[in-house]
Amino acid sequence: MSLNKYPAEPFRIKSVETVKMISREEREKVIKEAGYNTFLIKSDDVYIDLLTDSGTNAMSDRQWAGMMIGDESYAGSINFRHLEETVQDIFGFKHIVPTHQGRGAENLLSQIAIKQGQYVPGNMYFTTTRYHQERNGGIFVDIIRDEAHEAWMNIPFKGDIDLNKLQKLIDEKGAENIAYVCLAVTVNLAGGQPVSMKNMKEVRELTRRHGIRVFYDVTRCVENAYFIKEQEEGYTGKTIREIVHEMFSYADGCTMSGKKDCLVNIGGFLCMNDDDLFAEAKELVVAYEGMPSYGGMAGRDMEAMAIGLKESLQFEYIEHRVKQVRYLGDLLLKAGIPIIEPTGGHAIFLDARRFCPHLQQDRFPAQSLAANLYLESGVRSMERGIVSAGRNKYTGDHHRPKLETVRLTIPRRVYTYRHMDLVAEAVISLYKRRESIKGLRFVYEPKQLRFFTARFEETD
Ligand code: PLI
Repeated sequence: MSLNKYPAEPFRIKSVETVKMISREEREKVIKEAGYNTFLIKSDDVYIDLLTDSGTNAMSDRQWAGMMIGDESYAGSINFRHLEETVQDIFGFKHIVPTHQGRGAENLLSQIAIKQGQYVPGNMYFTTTRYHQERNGGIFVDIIRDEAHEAWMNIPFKGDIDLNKLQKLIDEKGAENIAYVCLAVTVNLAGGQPVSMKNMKEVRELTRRHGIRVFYDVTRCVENAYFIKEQEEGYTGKTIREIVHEMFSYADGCTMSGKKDCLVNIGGFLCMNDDDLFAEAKELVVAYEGMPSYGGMAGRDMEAMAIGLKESLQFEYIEHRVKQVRYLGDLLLKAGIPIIEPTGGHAIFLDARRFCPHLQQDRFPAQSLAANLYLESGVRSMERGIVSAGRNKYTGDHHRPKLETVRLTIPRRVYTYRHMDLVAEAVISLYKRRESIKGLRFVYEPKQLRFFTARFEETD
């Protein structure tokens, strides 16, 4: 085994938070009361919390120090200027509009860049992203390569856009009917799969020929850059910073949820090069978020974000991050557990179709698997399948994604390898009694983004 197959934590721990495990009887009560929805469990009833990597990051001592120099002026905060310079320098975009989190940026972009009835092609959907696109009259079209929908297929850069699908859409609908291409790096719901630099370049060339804009969802861009450095020819010798900078040179702008790769607990932003679009975004941000110099964040949050973004580019940090996730994936694969392969940047995705082959998708196998994992071990995970996908806005039927998964999402700088061992043991033990996992049915189904607050009961 090479020395850095699973590198040790590149930090030492200065402040700790106690976790505790409640009894199985208590967990049984908790999951029933939560309507079999892990989003509705109280955090102090959770032992290891792998619900999400969003806003769950541990900040560094330097970020906490930065919080103390928060400038909470209503306008013109010094911390915004620090954040703005940092983002301009690293990402290379001309303008930045701060927002309270990623979906705030998605809301603004969708309002200013989509006209009623226009298509928004993207490399697989994300829940809030598609919600805002559709809410503003857009029609989402999935143009990710086919392989991304196959959990078992272990090939690099499964997040790539299929250029033939994009070309076909342009030919059929006309370039003027495409609002922009939305390219996510990495692709969350495909398993945290990266996009290659080659693909980004090709998407740029194709869209330039047709005068179509490209906006990236850069929520996990540093993780994407690590995969490029590790696996794409010609990038081994480049720094993560250089790779990120090159990635964004092929885009017109981006949305960012700072709660992931900016290593903070709250915040986001929207970037663009176009001056007119920036003027529109600035007019809207005051209505939805706040002044263009804070956009829903406190000064201290912006300072922590500027520092966090720089820290995330350090090779030791991102190498450990990606490899800790891979460690958990390797443990599960060794035990024969079906997961999305290859392991992505932020999470392990259990393949509920192969884990619970006795359950039809309409019985919400991944939702039930997540509930049962909590019951088994106190480990909280999240459904990423038919429940998350919601219903077709026009037909009212369920979207039925091929990937029916449970996401074990690893917060950044929070858990150790030993925690990963415990999670693997819990999943393996549940796998042994997998036939006992029952299906579910809705007892409450919200109209929008239903997975957050839906309630279920078990079926026979
Ligand atoms: O949670 P927000 O509003 O800061 O960001 C929305 C968002 C946008 N794009 C992508 C790829 C995301 O993963 C994302 C949020 N993700 C969450 C909350 C998650 O648990 O994955």
